[in-house]
Amino acid sequence: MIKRVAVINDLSSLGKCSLTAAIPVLSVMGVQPCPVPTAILTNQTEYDSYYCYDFTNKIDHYIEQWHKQGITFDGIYTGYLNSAEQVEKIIRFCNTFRRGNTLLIVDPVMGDSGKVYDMYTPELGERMRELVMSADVITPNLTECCLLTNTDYEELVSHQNEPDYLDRIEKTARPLIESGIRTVIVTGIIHRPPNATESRYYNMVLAENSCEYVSSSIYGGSYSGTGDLLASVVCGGLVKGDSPDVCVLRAVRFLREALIETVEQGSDRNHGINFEPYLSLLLK
Ligand code: PXL
Repeated sequence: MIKRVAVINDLSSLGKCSLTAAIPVLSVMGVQPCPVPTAILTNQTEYDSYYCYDFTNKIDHYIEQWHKQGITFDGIYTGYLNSAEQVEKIIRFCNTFRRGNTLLIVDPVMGDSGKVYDMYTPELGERMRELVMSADVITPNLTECCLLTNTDYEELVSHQNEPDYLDRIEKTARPLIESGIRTVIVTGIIHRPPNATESRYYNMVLAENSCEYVSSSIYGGSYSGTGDLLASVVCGGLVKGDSPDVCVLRAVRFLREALIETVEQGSDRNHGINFEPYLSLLLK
């Protein structure tokens, strides 16, 4: 049977993030994405302007219709949630559809590079923490990891090039594991290892008895949708039974190829990554 995932994320027409990243990635990986739009936007919110139509009051229809029809999911994968009230509805969605074998993957989208996104409020942060605590796997970037653990981001990154930086991040993220999340994948860590001349990106894959890293060169800095593509590749692999470290390695290899071309073309980072020609790398 084909694996089926409820993908709870926004539909931004420009920016190649959220659903426009998740749907093609899951499809090419042989997994059926069932989108639950959290908002419909002309473009993602990092552009100078955008129009956003909130979908909070439509979520109950998805719960009711799908529940009535007995629909089940192998995975529930959440991303950009537009308000504290909406996070509560998504928690209800999860409570309705989660069975023993349903994997809950939460990408706690709240900010990047030490800044929160426009939709962020402390109330949304509180509700997001509640959702995160019930997840099997979460994929925060370093900014979101700090928000989830009440850590001072600026203070943490002031140690960026010290030899124990990755250990500091592990100590920051470990309480999330201790509170019951099986795997925490912290993305977008920038660190220059001892004796190296250049900084690299690190993704930390943390579990109860392990802490592994998948690192890559930095190609052109941060592009819209990078975290969404990574989380989507991880989601596709996990529901098919791959281990988290294998999933992250696959995602990093895919992003590497796509980023090299994107940087060469010099396109605006708000437009996202030219990943489409590289989707074949994710075929079984
Ligand atoms: O990629 C994260 C993301 C998702 N959805 C929307 C966004 C962003 C980041 O800016 O604006 C609407």
